[in-house]
Amino acid sequence: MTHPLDRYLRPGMIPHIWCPGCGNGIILNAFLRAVDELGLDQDEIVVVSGIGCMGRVSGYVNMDGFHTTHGRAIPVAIGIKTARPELKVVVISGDGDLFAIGGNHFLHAARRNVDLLVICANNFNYGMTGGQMGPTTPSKAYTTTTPYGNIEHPLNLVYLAASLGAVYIARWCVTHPLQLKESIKRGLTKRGFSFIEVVTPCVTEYGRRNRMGEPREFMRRLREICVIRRGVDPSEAVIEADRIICGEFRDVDKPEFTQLLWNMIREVSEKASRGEIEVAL
Ligand SMILES: Cc1ncc(C[n+]2csc(CCOP(=O)(O)OP(=O)(O)O)c2C)c(N)n1
Ligand code: SF4
Ligand SMILES: [Mg+2]
Repeated sequence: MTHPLDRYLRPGMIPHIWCPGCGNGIILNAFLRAVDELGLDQDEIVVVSGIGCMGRVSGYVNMDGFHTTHGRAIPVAIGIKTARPELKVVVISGDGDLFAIGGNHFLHAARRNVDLLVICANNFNYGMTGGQMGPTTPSKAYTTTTPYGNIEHPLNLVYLAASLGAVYIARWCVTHPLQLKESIKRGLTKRGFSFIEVVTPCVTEYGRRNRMGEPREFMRRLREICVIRRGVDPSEAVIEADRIICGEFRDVDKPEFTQLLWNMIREVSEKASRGEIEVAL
């Protein structure tokens, strides 16, 4: 028996490593359905990820991909997009990978408006390495490295992406699979730096330490606190223990980095071939 999405997965890599009740599979499912419904050629998509539970995704999808070192998914994705601007380059990775060790890359890719879709699985901790605190861990939350409660203030990824100028910004929870799929479709068709944050349960590490209950209970809690709102300014897209505002926060257009770069390269080489300028080699 085959599943309609089987052709998008590498059979040799399944079964996956994700714990029962983990939300990562819902994110992968939404991504594959989005690709399928748009009728995109899977040979024209590159999936890049860093290290972490969510980072395993680049090995699971039957598309070209890079499983980069921890935190370096975005620079590798920028390299691919710059060399082959016709490809759709999608970064799918964890909150720690993208915003702790890799935070600086996110900042400059968004600022430059590189045509990438970045999907961040935000499970509020480093799942793969045993549940350490990271930059999205809520204040007071318990992790292996905050056994008395987190004393830091977490990043608001939506507000951050907005301040950096991302052209498309959304936040969903895995309890919104249809909205997530539609949003990924939008991100895949946008030209520019698109960012989708997905709140997802890490049942084994974060959930256990913060008494979120068994997976179904954790999911029920998320469904209660993750509310969809329209027309909310990114500065008001709060992400708090008892309320997480989800929805689309920005959808605008502006000149894209690789297009500007290639236009400049063409212009300069034409001028150089006419002898109008000298190009230093
Ligand atoms: C340079 C480097 N530092 C640290 C690690 C250890 N490490 C592996 S995954 C990870 C964090 C993963 O957290 P996240 O990106 O949130 O992904 P999740 O597992 O939660 O999906 C860390 C610190 C590493 N592999 N390489
Ligand atoms: S450790 Fe957490 S994030 Fe990793 S697979 Fe298990 S539930 Fe998912
Ligand atoms: Mg994580």
